[in-house]
Amino acid sequence: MSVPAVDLTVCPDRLESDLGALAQLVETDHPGWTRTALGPVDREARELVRRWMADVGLETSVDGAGNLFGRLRGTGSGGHSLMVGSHTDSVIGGGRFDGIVGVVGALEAVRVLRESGRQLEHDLVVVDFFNEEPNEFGLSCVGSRAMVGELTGDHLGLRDDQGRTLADALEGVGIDPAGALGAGYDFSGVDTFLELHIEQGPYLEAQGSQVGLVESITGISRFRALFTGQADHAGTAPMDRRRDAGCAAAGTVLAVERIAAEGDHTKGTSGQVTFTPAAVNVVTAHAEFRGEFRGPEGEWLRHAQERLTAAAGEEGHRRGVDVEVDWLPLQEPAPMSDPVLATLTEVVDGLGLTSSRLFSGAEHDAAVLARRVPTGMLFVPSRDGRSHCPEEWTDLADVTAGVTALTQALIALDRRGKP
Ligand code: HGY
Ligand code: MN
Ligand code: MN
Repeated sequence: MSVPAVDLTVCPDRLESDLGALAQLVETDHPGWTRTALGPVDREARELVRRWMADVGLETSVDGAGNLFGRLRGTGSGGHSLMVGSHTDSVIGGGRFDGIVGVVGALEAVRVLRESGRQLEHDLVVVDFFNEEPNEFGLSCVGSRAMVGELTGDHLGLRDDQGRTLADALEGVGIDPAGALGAGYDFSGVDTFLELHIEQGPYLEAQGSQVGLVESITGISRFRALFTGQADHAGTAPMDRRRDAGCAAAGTVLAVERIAAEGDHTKGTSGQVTFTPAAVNVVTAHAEFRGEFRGPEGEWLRHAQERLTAAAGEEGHRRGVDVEVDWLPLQEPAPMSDPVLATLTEVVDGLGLTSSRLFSGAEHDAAVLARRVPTGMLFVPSRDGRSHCPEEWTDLADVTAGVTALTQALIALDRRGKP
């Protein structure tokens, strides 16, 4: 069954202008488009978004965790709302669309609703979540975790490679750590959360689909691995008497790849590798790196943790290197709401858009919100499936189709109430 589209028109030029304006606010010491949440430019970009929210008639507010909200009052008196949004921070060397499309798209949906004279019964709450991308402390979705009450003191005590804590870093960008811990959102009146996002993979393009209907979002298990060996002279220390922390780390990086390659729809990635001392003629005394596994099954992720921890221990044992693997709490896979997915499907069909259902290998704030609210996600295609790199691109026509679907979905969900 399809939902007849309400006559309203999304404006591609406004979308292009907003995407372009945010693309200007980047850290210039990296390739691509970098706007890290704890970096120097994120606050300026979010202040611009707050001004845009006010310009389209939203009541703006910022919670204790840095999440930015814009509320459009509905006609209903029941205190019910629809929440819609995404994030505007990026990875280092990232692109111009990841997260940003969902925030800019939500703002355009508000403009179009107001221009059409339509008033929703629900309040409409637009959110620009703080710090969605994994930060230098290894933690992602900081703002949305705080909203659902899952940001903890342990999280705030996480340290970066220089030993600074996340609490210190939050204070550095004007966020009081205690306020962040207390930034739980009252979801009792929130009937649905919707997020529009780029796919960041090759599936929609391969299918020739304009829109993706997300069925579930990947689980993630992240860790930090520390290796302690012994510095020695590269030219005189016999190969069979070294305690080379770098080789133990390198063997463990390959174990991440090997374990992930054996699963179905599973991924494994390592990064942020540090060898100390940074000297080619010294046997590495200390090494560390961060890694993660992803997959659709929580059980596989737990088993991958056990296997990787054992593999790291083995790589250390045979070299006389001490090993510590610190795991962040596992992020379970997040199924999307079936009733919301059904509504999204009917809306997309009513618009005559081609669509495919798919699993999201990328994580999103929607995975966190889904633990509290019936949640749905719409994707738009990524050219060549690329993302988290300067080549990240989505055609304006696809962004426009996605925002049109988002807007029509909000109207349909408003009519339907709590799924
Ligand atoms: O890592 C991710 O999948 C997301 O872009 N934070
Ligand atoms: Mn991302
Ligand atoms: Mn994202």
